[in-house]
Amino acid sequence: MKSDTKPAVCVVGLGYIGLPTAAVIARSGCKVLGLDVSQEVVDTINRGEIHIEEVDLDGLVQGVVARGLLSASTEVAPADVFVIAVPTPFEKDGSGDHAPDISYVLAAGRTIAPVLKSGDVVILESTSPVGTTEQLRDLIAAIRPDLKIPQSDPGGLARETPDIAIAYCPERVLPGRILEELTNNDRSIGGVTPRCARKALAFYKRFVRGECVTTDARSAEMTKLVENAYRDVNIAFANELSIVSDRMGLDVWEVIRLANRHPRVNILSPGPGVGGHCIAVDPWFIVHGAPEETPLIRTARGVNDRKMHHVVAKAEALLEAHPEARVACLGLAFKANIDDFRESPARFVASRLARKFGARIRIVEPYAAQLPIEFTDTGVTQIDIDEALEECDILVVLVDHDVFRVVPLAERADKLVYDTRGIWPDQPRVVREDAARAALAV
Ligand code: SAJ
Repeated sequence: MKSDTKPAVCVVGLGYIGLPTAAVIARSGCKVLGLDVSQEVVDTINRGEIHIEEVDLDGLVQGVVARGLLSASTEVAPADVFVIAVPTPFEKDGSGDHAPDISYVLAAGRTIAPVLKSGDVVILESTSPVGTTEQLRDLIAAIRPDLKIPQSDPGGLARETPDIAIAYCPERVLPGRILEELTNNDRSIGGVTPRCARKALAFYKRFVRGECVTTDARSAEMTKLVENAYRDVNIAFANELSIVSDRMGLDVWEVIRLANRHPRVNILSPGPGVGGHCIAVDPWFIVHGAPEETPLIRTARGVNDRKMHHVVAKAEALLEAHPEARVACLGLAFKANIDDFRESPARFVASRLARKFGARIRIVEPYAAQLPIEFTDTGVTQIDIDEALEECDILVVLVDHDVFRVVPLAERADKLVYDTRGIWPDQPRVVREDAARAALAV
């Protein structure tokens, strides 16, 4: 790859991270081939359309495909830079110890290895347990003995300049703000060797405006896991406070608001649990790597998972205490203002209530065209927020969508509200206490 010419790039995996990444790289003028195992995904992108929802992504993909900068395929082709953005789920062995499954990363390595040539840069972006980038390196070395592969041990095998560079560079973008954060966030770039890090750095500088900081691959892998574990532990603290406050008859939002006036205290927001594909998953990669040394991270996961069940129990008690009341659950998404329903605690709570109370329950979710499959045959109906305010007596707030947040007090003052997100601090206090009393009665 000559520094004066734009590298040809191959992005492996066209999901929530891979597709926006491919599009942003293409926008910088590089020719990008996106690789995916799904023919349907490939066809969609080649039509200039997208298969996922993300703010402004449709227009960007349409533009770069139309300009011939982005195309998709199921077949690999030679490139100068390879970016791997495939999933790293848990192993499905049923042992329940949340072992990370890096088979998709290794499969991506097997796919690209045959087309690698001297001068190429291979970058892993998938959230990965510590040591994965070195495993990827070893796999490529085994498949391509003809290439000089970078070694982390400087006194080891390859003192000569390696043929290829291998690095780890995690994404840290927030769903709903992916395009903006892909460009503006700082990046940690971990090379298998310092030279590898420098090669990857030169690539990211083409489209990242945030600061790019180089390190070694293992530190960069751990950094990504630590960021999400940090957030999980802090949300667990807030969720534990909310349960304690229920028990003591206190308004947790009031307590947090007051505590956060301290200049060095910043407590996060309680909610119905932690959803999404990152924060509830990544901490386990650390726990799995060091089970004896991670009691805090493991406990935080448990606290956040138990919060979902606490919310279900409290809502059930509320509904049983008011058998005639019509109930609206507000929100199914895993967080505010997005249409992503995977691993959503709101969806979990609403579906449990739907199964138990059937036609008494209505769902308001402006981001869903229809209800997810588990609501079929429950008798539950989907209505909009105006209908909920007209028809329902109890509102269970599960997601802090802006459209819910802006409902004025006058339109909900007579409702019994269980607000798991604290969006209506002015809701009459008596309603909150009623909910808490009902829960304590179980
Ligand atoms: N949540 C709370 N209370 C809070 C904050 C969040 O209950 O105070 C809940 C949300 O409702 C949601 C879950 O936590 O259910 C996760 O939401 P989030 O907005 O904290 O994070 P994600 O999963 O959308 O994205 C995270 C981000 N990581 C951090 O903020 C440290 C993002 O930057 C990462 O790129 C992403 O994980 C990822 O891909 O790893």
